[in-house]
Amino acid sequence: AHARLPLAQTWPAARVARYRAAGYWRGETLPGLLRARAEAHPDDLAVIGGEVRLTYAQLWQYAGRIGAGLLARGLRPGDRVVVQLGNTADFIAVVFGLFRAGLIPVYALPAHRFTEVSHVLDKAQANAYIASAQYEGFDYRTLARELQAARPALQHVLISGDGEEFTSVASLDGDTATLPPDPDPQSVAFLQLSGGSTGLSKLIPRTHDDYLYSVRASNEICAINRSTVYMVALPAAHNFPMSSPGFLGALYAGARVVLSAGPGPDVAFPLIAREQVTCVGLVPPLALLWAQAAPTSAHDLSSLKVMQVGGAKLVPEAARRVVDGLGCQLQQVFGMAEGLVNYTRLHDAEDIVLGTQGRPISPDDEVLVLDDHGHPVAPGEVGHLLTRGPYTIGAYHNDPGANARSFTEDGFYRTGDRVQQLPGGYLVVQGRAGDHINRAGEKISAEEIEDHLLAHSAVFDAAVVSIPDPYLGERSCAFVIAQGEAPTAAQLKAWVRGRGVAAFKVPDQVVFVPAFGTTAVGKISRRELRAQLRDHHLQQT
Ligand code: J2J
Repeated sequence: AHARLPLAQTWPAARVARYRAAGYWRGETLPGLLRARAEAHPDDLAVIGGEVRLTYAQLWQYAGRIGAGLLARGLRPGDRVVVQLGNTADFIAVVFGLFRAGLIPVYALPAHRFTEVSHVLDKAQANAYIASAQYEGFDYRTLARELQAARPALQHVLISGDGEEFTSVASLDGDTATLPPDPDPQSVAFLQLSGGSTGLSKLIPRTHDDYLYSVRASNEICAINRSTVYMVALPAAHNFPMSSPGFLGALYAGARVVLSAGPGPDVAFPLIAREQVTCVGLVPPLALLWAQAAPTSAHDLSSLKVMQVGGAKLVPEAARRVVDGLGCQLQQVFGMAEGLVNYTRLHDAEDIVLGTQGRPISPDDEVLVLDDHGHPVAPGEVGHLLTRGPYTIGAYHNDPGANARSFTEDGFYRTGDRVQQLPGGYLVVQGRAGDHINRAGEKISAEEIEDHLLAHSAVFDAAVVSIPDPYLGERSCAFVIAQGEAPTAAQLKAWVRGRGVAAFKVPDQVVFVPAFGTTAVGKISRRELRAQLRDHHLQQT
């Protein structure tokens, strides 16, 4: 077996010392936080998912059984485990089981398929995979079989639900005395996935200390307390519903987490009424859908106090419709799995809440807004956002190429976002410099999809761009130069889907062109080419 790359926190020693001295990093750990809540309020409800209701004591015990059961099956602390679970109570029990056993979750989205999951398994050097039996009409046991056949390093597969030939999560058991002591608070707790503008997802190593600082500070900003009922409506593996303030914020506060099996009003509204949900985070298209459905809904939504909206830009007119339709407090959230999270504050003036994406969590979040040459822009001008701080990583795991592109020498993360900074530090997102499509909060790398298209023998060249979309915010459009017998748009979409990628990555639109414009291709960058194609297309339509 080849040596596994160590997981390391990515802050230089001087900043580590500073963040500890400032009280941001307090030596808390994820297993430690759940233990403390289970001891303080054992009988309070912690998690509600479908028909499953777990108190803090029950969640703690179930997580212990899962963790000890995994160790009994031969996993070792430090092993990395790809987790692909739907929004069920098992999601939370499994990740805390992993934390208790010193195992490292690597979060895949339910939408991911063979291509993405196998990439993540390889990059993380994972030896285990835990998935739902079925979720949203897809059978992950089939995927598990394909992964096992293709990846000998994948030694352990566990299934939440009916495992068929695989071990089920519910059947795991072991002696909790075999669980290791709590981890070093500055060690890496899990690997989160990046949105990724070039190629496949990068792995983001987050530590107990840094992540829990962002969660604790988010709780304060979002007024999360023991009487909060937080709904996870987006996929639980997304950084937003996990930590901003997310289910971890709710558990940190000793509050209640309600997992919704789907993000639409049909599934979420009855749950809000039944469980008296007070807070939820959504992407803009869903927030608009909820705002449209709420006034005529038969369900009582009056318990809902705060709706967070983030993941993609909420334009002011849409923000106004959300406020009018739902009649609750709107909070804009502009965050990223790499770290930096901005919030509008609950008592901000209306023009700030409707017109900005908030300001950073921490006084020690350093924000730079730079022009194309790396010089600070004049105050209020649009520029590239770079950031570093007490919960923003300084490097991806196992990816020197991406690190050279994405981080400056002094440790600033190049977010790829173009922003304007207003007085008070409020940021207005003005688009992206990078080549990804933000499709309703799901990030799609243009390059990744171009590679799949180019693998088709009838595709001579392809360029994938984002097109403004009234509902999704952005949709993907593939410009294709065909060769030989021209395929149809439907055939190319089916081809991309057949490559084993998440459905949201299949181009929404395919436009066949004889050539890529008049500028000599090869002399301009792919980025300029994509921009030209997009602009030309938008002028014509
Ligand atoms: C415009 N663009 C936004 C916003 C994210 C909280 C909230 C969201 C995420 C997230 C997150 C945006 N307006 N309000 O991790 O903790 C775009 C930016 C950003 C990228 C990050 C969280 N909120 N974005 O969306 O890692 O382009 O995190 O750089 O998935 O989403 O994507 P992701």
